[in-house]
Order: sequence, then C-alpha cells, then structure tokens
Amino acid sequence: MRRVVALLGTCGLAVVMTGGCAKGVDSDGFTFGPVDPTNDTATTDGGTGPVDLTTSGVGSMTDATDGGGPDGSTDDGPAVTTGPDPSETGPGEGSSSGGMGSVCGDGMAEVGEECDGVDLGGLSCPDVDPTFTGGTLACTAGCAYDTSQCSTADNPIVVCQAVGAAINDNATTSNTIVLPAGQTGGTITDVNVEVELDHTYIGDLDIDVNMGGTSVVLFNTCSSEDNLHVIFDDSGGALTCASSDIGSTVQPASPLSAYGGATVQTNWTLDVADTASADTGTLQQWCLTITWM
Ligand SMILES: [Ca+2]
Ligand SMILES: [Ca+2]
Ligand SMILES: [Ca+2]
Repeated sequence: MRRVVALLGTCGLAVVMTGGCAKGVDSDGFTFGPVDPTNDTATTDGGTGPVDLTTSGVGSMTDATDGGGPDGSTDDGPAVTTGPDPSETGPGEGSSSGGMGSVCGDGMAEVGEECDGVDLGGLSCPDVDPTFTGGTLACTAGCAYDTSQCSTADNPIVVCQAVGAAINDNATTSNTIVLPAGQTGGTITDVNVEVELDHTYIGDLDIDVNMGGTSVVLFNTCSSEDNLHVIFDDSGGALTCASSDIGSTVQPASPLSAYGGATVQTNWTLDVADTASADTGTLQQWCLTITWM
C-alpha cells in the first residue's frame, strides 16, 4: 500500500506536470497515468486516481496497452492486477491473494475449509461432535463435514437377554436379540457371545449364532457334562468340556471373526439344537458384545 498512498491526490514523485497529472514513472519503475475524472472510480482500477481498495494490486506492473500520455476512454492508468506482484519483494508480496487461496475440490483441507474430499484433517466423527461414538466422517462438495454416516451407538454394544426357554429333545430352541434403534450400522470388528444354559448332557447340543445370513457355530462338542455357561470369544482359551469351563471365556467351534467387516444389523439369533433324546434343559440367557468402528 505504500506506493498507492504516496500517489494520492498529489500526482507527486517524478511526474512531469502538463496541465494535470501526467503519466510518469515512479521511483521503482512503475508507470502510472493521470487521473481520468470520468472513468477512474474507486472500485475499478488501480490507477493514480482515487484509491481502489477492492481491486488494486499493490505496485501494478506497467500497462502494456497504455501508450503513455492521456488515456482514452477505458484505460486511465496502470494495468490493474490483483494479488501480489511476483517480481516484487517486500511486505505484502509473495503470498496468496489476500490469504484467500483455498480451492475447494483440490483434495486438500485448507484455511476456510473444514475438509476437502478425503482430506478430513485427520479427524473422525467423535472429534467433530463428542456425541458421536464412531461411524464414517465424510466431506461435502462444499468442503464441510458430512456427519450423516456418523453413529451414536454404544461401542461396544452389550445386550443380554433373559430367555428361560425349554431345550427339548430333537428340537431347536431359537431366541432373537433385537438391537435397539440407533445401535446398528457400524462395521463390526469383534463379536463375543455369552451363553448360559442348563442341560443334563451338553453333548446333545449344537449352538449357532446368526446375523445377516452369516451363521457361526459356537458349540458342537463335549458329552455327558452338565450345563454350559461360557463366553465364546475368538481370543478365549480352549474348551475343555470340564466343569472348569463354567464361567470362562473360550474359543467358539468356528471363529466369530466371520462377522468382521460386516455391518451391525438389528436381528441376532441364537439357535440351540438338541440332537439326541433322553436329556433336556433350559436356555437361561445369552448376551452379545459387539465392537464396531
Ligand atoms: Ca482445498
Ligand atoms: Ca472377541
Ligand atoms: Ca437331548
């Protein structure tokens, strides 16, 4: 701004005065022209007329179309260039125009943008709003956060359901846990299933859990042992078919990691099939612990 201010109202510096403010060259070599009272306004150019605070570049370069002397009808001063003059050095030069160089859509979150494309500034849903527990943060075409895929579900989701249903010979006892609204939609990273049942010969039993068409066999072994109360967890210990299993965390017959990457759906069903006669029991309760991201 220093040079523009210096020219204000005086047509000073090294100007040859010819009945007004003649075109001239100032001390650092920039051409400027006389005030054109009919065309030079405060908003359209950077000439030596009134200060143009909105468009005038500081230190505009020589106007190639201006042949010197009084102007014609449209050009009355140095060429207007907005933004910095790359040939100059010093304060105010060499940075993006007015600090407003952000471009929405270039894939980089910049000043004035919450995000841009996949550049979320390293943030996730809970960073944007602590009421979110997870989900997928995205970015709108206007470079603002899109939280429509964020979730307020519990993490982990823990649901226990008391059942109290009979396990009969040569029949399957099924029970479905319906997850509460707002608990679904996450991407599963781990599932553990706790099963508590009474039975006089657990070797009769095949136990599966099902969600979204994926069935995982939890239990299909042992023999004359009574009762079963374990947490099936891929990271558990080996089932021993001894009374010491009661209350412990054991590996399922097939891995629960089959649910890894699946979307948490509403309905989870436990099937307890009794495949032999003579011994029966009761499914007391079962629980799901679903970790998601
Ligand atoms: Ca950007
Ligand atoms: Ca697990
Ligand atoms: Ca039986």
